[in-house]
Amino acid sequence: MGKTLTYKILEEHLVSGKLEPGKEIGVKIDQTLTQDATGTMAYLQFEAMGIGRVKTERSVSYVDHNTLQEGFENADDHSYLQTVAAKHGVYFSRPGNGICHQVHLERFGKPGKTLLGSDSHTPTCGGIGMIAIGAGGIDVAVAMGGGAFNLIAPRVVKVELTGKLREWVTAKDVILHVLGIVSTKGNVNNVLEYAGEGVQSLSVPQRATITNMGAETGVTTSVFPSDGETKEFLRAQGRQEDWRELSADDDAEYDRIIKIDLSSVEPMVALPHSPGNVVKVSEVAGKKVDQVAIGSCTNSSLRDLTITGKLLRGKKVHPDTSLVISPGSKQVFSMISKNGILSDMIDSGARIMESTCGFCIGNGQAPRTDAVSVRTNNRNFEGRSGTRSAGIYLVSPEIATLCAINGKFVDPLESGMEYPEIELPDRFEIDDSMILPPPEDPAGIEVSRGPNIGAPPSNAPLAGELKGEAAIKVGDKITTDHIMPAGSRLKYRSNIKKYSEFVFEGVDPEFSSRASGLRDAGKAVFVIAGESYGQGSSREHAAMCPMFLGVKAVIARSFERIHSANLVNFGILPLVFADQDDYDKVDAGDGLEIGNIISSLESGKNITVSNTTKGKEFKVSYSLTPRQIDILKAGGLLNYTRNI
Ligand code: MIC
Ligand code: SF4
Repeated sequence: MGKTLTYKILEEHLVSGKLEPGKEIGVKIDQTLTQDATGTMAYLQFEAMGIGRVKTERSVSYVDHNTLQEGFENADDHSYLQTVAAKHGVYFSRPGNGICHQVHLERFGKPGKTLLGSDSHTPTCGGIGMIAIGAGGIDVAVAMGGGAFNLIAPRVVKVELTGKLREWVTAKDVILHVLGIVSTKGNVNNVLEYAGEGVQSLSVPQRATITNMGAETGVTTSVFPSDGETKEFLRAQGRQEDWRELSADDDAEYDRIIKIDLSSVEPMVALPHSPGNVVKVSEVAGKKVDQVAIGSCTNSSLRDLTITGKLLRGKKVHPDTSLVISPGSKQVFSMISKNGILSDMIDSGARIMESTCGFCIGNGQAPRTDAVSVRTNNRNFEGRSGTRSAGIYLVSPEIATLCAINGKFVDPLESGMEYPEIELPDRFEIDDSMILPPPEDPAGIEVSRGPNIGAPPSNAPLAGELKGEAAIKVGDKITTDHIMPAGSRLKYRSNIKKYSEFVFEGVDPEFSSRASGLRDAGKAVFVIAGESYGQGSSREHAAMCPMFLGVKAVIARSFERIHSANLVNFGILPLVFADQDDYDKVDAGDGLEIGNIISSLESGKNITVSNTTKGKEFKVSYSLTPRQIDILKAGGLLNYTRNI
């Protein structure tokens, strides 16, 4: 039987386990990436492991999430990241050089290699034929030290593309269309593998938009073959030698096949507050728009911004609408500044931002109360923009630009505007001066640690019994933005004690003080949750800060992959209601007790939880590998790594 592309690459990197869907495997990681918001903790944990120099082929530390430098905290982080990178053999991409995924695709990604990144949109490099996976910072730290990355061997879903996209229909619409089919839940441990004759009509940046936002479906990753287009892209980036042809075998067998005729895809929009909430743009035509934001790791390539600039040429932004544009990388920014596109944008009244995540993570550009904000990024969770009452609508750069010009949604096919012709250059402008390679000899490098850099919190080994309280009960689809807000709180990412004050801030502002009160009284803190708990970001702070507050177990109807792995990495039990109806029988404030935890985990049996307030018992199950059980027993991955 032929092989899928996913399994071909995994097989080349397999270091442990059996490559069969559902089985735990360990794979060698060739490249890693971190960004500033998750990076400080990743490198602090790397340092705590005492490894020395990184053992990967290439590790890169990016600064792109928080560059506003309001106060010293941010600058402390940057300076720690720069010096720790130099000390340990990591390349450092300076603030202003661009968003990690865009820059990695341009300058470092290599077909057939594995990439592990402490950011959930790491699969962007799947657009160039890599197996690129998002994980918690500590998993990336282990990989930098040469350790394998452990994952569940995925089921592979083929997305078979035929035909060609019509004018005004883009890669963003393809991934929104896919989200409309597979939704944002139920896809854990799947990979979306793109194939079919339609693939060749998509350029690498378009493919990267699709693999990037595949993260919103909850899959392990998404991947495209590496073909002539990939070769062309790498050649234009001056990296032709990095190319290698890769595709699935013709007779490869898949677990599921989704067929998409590109010529039938329509311009789409994801309505508030979930990326899976997709409808056709024509259904919202006429809706007034207050703000438009173009950029982010999903849609800020040279192709995307060239289209944007061409559409804006000679036009003005509507007086009731604000337009901000953030180029994805210095390469893109510099090129549009030289080919006139930037002037088109400025002349139209657009506000130009740095090449960073910015608005996407709610770091500035919070819209007005009740706003309709149209954005080209990948997440529209409630409150993520910084304005709780605002609704975020996710679209392509084309649709976003039409909204900015018209002050409302317009069906592009009815807009009367001509679709611009664009031609991408044969060669991108290559200037890696903002990427600092590590010195050969790191002797003499002092790692800079300002007062914002705190040690990672420690945890005790798992206790045999837990007695405590359900400190909070939340519903379905709780995202990591609900658990651990970013935006204006980002500057505390390196200061766990302070950041922990904001756990569940927008859901229940009293949670942090209640939980720490229980912790200080020697009680275990439990979180009760619905389906798909922990959607979204890879931020391990959504596990690390709850751990700091004394959370010992989350009992949910189901979990998302990266978050449940992060819980284990920080010694928190991810438990699932064996009978889903039992969710309704626990209330916040109920006393909960679990006995014989370790022996239950070791025997693989369901665990019994006693609700002492209601005088009832219920069962919980778990999906943990033997290695994860050992990590939990040790009190987390840091303790576990130190013990072995
Ligand atoms: C995001 O898009 O939510 C982030 C911010 O990039 C996160 C990482 C983080 O929280 O630092 C992600 O996607 O993993
Ligand atoms: Fe940055 Fe937004 Fe991309 Fe996350 S999704 S990496 S915040 S641009």
